[in-house]
Amino acid sequence: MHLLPPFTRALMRRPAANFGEGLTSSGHLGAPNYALALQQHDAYAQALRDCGLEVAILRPDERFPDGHFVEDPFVIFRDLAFHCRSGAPSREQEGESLKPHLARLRIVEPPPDARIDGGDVLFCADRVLVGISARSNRAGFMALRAALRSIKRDIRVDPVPFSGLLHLKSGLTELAPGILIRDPALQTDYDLGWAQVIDLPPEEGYAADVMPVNDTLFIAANCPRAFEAASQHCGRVITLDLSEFVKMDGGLTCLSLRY
Ligand code: CIR
Repeated sequence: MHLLPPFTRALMRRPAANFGEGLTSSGHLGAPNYALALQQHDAYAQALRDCGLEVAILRPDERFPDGHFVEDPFVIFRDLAFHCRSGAPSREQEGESLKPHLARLRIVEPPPDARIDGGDVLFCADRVLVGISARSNRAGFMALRAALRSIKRDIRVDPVPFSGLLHLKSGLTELAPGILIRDPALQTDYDLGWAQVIDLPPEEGYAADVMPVNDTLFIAANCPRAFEAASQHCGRVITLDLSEFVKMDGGLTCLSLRY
């Protein structure tokens, strides 16, 4: 059985018109196109609805140009919503704006020195991996582990120091129980010997951020090797083109909180 129960809801935020002012290390890809980003965001929301999820979409909030990357400010596990505090100062307050919309969950606040982005937290079938990165520190890892253990005492939560990419899930996710898919740009000494690892060719690295939604797997469009692997291991595969979010370092999982 998977650690995460089936999802019934998703929370998203529509990108603000100034979303091109968000943080990015991908300036070489050019400025994002707002109209196209909205179309891609709509298609993503619709695909989640097609999987039976109730999707709430919050209004754009120009105070936070990265605010539509709603995966980063919270980690949700069963009825618990762990409020992350990003290691990126411009994103620290995003969680406050989401809190009222997660009121049905039990919100847990981290200690002041804890820093974590939800993009660094990967729930696998039998364990949770927490990337230690420029955004997420050991205090954040320990606070999250304690919160998860308050719900499931024996849950396995491993720290994964890595480099090469923004978030752990930018380069490593679970395609199917025990099968990981990886961008070779991700470097880590963490022992992945417990899993089968599928390495993508560098030009498809972006597709390493796959998103399982119940019996469906969402993957990035135009990545044939990733599509082949997904089709081999998953019953239903949906591809999404997120070209405008790639320009802002956004992965596929980051545009929604699923719970
Ligand atoms: C940032 O640098 O924080 C945003 N521009 C991108 C965040 C993407 N988050 C994610 O993939 N989980």
